[in-house]
This record gives sequence, C-alpha cells and structure tokens, in this order.
Amino acid sequence: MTSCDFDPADLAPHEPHHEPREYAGALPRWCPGCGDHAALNAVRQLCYDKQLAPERTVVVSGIGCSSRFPHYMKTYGFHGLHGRAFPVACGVKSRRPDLDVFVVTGDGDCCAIGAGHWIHALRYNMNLTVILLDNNVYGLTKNQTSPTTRLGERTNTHPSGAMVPPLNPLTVALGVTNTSFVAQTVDWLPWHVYSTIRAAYEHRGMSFVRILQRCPHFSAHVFDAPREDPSLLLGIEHADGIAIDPSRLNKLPNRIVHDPHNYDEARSIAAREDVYPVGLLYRDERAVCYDDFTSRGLSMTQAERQSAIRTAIDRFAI
Ligand SMILES: Cc1ncc(C[n+]2csc(CCOP(=O)(O)OP(=O)(O)O)c2C)c(N)n1
Ligand code: SF4
Repeated sequence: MTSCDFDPADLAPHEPHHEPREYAGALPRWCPGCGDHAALNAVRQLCYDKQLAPERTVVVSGIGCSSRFPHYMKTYGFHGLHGRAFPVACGVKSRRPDLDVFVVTGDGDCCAIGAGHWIHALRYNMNLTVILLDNNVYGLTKNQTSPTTRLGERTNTHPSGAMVPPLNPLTVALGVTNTSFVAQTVDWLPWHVYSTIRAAYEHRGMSFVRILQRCPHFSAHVFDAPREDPSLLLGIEHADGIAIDPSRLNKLPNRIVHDPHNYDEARSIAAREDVYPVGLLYRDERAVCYDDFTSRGLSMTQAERQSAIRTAIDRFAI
C-alpha cells in the first residue's frame, strides 16, 4: 500500500457482521424428527437476519427436552429449574432491559409446574419472546400425561387414557389481564414457524408463541390428522398479522381474515376445536410493560443511588 492509498475511514469501527455459525451452539441431542429442531432453526435464522449480538442475547429455559434449547445456541443461556424459566427471564429483563431475551418452555414446564409463573409473566408483559414447544406430553421423563394431553391418550401415568380434557394454552393466555401477543404455529411448516417467531420478536412486550410440536417417540400421532389434511389448519390472515408466503398458500388452504386487535374474535378462534388456528390471534401494542418500571434508575451512579435512598428514607424522619 502506498501512502496515498490510506483512507482514515478504514480505521472507523465497522458494523459487526455475525455469521450463521456464530449462533450455533452444541449439536442438538433431540431425536431425529423431533419438532424442536424447527424452532431452533427458526431462532438461529432470526438471530442472523436481525444480526443480534450473541453476547447481548439470552435464551432461558426450564427443564425438559425442549428446555435443552439454550445449549444449542451460542448466546448466553440459562437452563434453569423445571417450571422456573419465567421468573429467571423476568429477572434478567428487569436488570438488563437492553438484552434480547428468549424463553423456551415445554407444555409440562409452562402449563403444569410453571403455570403460576406463566400467568404472572403474561400479566407483567415484559419484553420477552416466549416459545412454548407443545408436544402434548412429558418427553424427557418418557411419556407422562401433561396438561395438554388429549382426552383418551394413553401415557405411562394414564395407561387407560387421559381422563380430564386438556388445557388450551391459547385461551388461558388470552384470559390473563394485560396479555399482549398470542400466536400459534406448527413445526411441520418451518417457514411459518420462522415468520411467527420473527413477528413475536418484533413485538414490544411478552409475545407468546405456541408451537404444536411432534415428539416422534411418544406423541407425534396426535398431529397426524392436520399434517395429512392441511384443511384442518386455519390460516389466520391480516395486514397486521403474520404474513403467509403467497407461494405456500396451498399449505394453508383454509384461511380466515382476522384483525389481531379484535379480542373477542381472538378468543373464539382460540377456543375452536374443529380446526387448528395458525397465525396471530391477538396483539395489543398498548399493554403496559413492567420492564418500563423495573428499568427506572438503572443508569444512576452509585452516589446517585445512595443519595436517592437517603432522600427516600428522610421522608419518614420525625
Ligand atoms: C421440580 C421437578 N419436578 C419434576 C422434574 C422431572 N421432570 C423433568 S422434565 C419433566 C417434564 C418435561 O415435560 P415438558 O415440559 O412438556 O417438556 P418436553 O420434555 O416434553 O419437551 C419433568 C416432570 C424435575 N426435573 N423437577
Ligand atoms: S423424546 Fe420427544 S420431545 Fe424429546 S427429543 Fe425425542 S422426539 Fe423430541
């Protein structure tokens, strides 16, 4: 290089560019054909497309096959305790609102042992992207009835068939005060999984995405009907919803137009048992976000904090 080739602009910091491999953690140990792979691929793709900095991205999970997710991302991760993904994620978000936080949970993890935390996390509406991998069964512990197991399904805990009708995670989520984003997708339409997770990530507030997930070991047969007959899926379309790729319309031949701001209609679609709704059921951009409050004062110096505490205590001086 001659002296006249030198451009001082070359010394300016360049925008970081992350390669796809920078988001890929350990080799997934999920079974071949497990629907969890589709969610992992979609999240890795989203991170790459959005160029999320791996060191500013966190994946939090509980315990279960699905909860092994953080190991397979090369970001920060917290593989926590069964049912406890939400409090951990809310804690991270309350101290570090600048981080992108994903929560990955199973139907046992979220809807059984973690149900109390799930409900309050929905109400807190912190800026989290939540993925519920719902295979209708406890996979990791080998085939016990979960809250979403269908009536009559045989499992190790109910060998004669589940006796109580399943919980519907969509109607439960919609029933919680201050819920702001509820969507559903299916693992066998990976392009739709990606679009749904992307819309969820772009939503400010807690986005709750339920993915109907095949577990080839214990429960994949429960999704045979909508896989073999796509008209059993109900594609939800709207300009404010999740776009359906025009070249894939034949994969969702049965469609409705639904404005995701219409809460009553969202609830009635979520409760349908004749079809599987696929798309965005509900969105409320105006819902209160608890992290707007928990993040107050985070930029204060130590001295400013001490002074603020003294002032607050002095208010009670007699
Ligand atoms: C407190 C506690 N109770 C029970 C367990 C045992 N356990 C581990 S994973 C699991 C269920 C996992 O099912 P789910 O959340 O649906 O995830 P999947 O494995 O199907 O992805 C259970 C009961 C545990 N690890 N900790
Ligand atoms: S047991 Fe089921 S849920 Fe677990 S990894 Fe295998 S296929 Fe997936």
